[in-house]
Amino acid sequence: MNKKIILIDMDGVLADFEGGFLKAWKKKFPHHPHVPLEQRKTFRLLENYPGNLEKEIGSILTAPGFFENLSIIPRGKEAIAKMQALGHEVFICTSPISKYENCVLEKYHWVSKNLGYEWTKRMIVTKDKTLVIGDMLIDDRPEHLGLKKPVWKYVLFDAPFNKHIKTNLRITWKNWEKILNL
Ligand code: BVP
Ligand code: MG
Repeated sequence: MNKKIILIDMDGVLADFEGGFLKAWKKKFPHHPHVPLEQRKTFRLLENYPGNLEKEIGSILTAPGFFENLSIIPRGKEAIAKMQALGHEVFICTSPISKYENCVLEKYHWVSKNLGYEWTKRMIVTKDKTLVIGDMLIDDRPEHLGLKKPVWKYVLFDAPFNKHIKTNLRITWKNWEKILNL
């Protein structure tokens, strides 16, 4: 078989970043407007919320425990285990927020708790995924800008805010096996 290096995004693909944000937002700022996930038009929260709420958004993302306590996206763990079992090399490729203090350590804790400690050895933490070598990147971000032209094939993980992207490589954890044919 053709052994592939498969890069898997974390937020929005394995960890429910958007759901976690919305839950924390509604709890902390019940009097501010919120945008249900189905109505999200773009990837960046700031573009979906009124501009004057930047500080409030930041306060949710930097709060201790936010990244560590995100729920796991159903079937993701099983999917990456299956890819490994098929003989592929799977890595978790994730971008931290710039205020890294809680985020980076908590991402490792999240992976250890939700996927198992061994997966922490397969984490690639970078702001620029175009610098990472792999056969494919599975990610929910509509586009990836970075220093290089990516060497990986881009597999879009379906999300409300990336519906406008035209691709025949759009997956969920329900249909990935049929579409990727690994
Ligand atoms: O650390 C996460 C959340 C953060 O960007 C990273 C996305 O990582 P990948 O899934 O692409 O690896 N993030 C931050 C903001 C900032 C708001 Br202020 C946002 O709107 N969306 C978002 O995902
Ligand atoms: Mg993501």
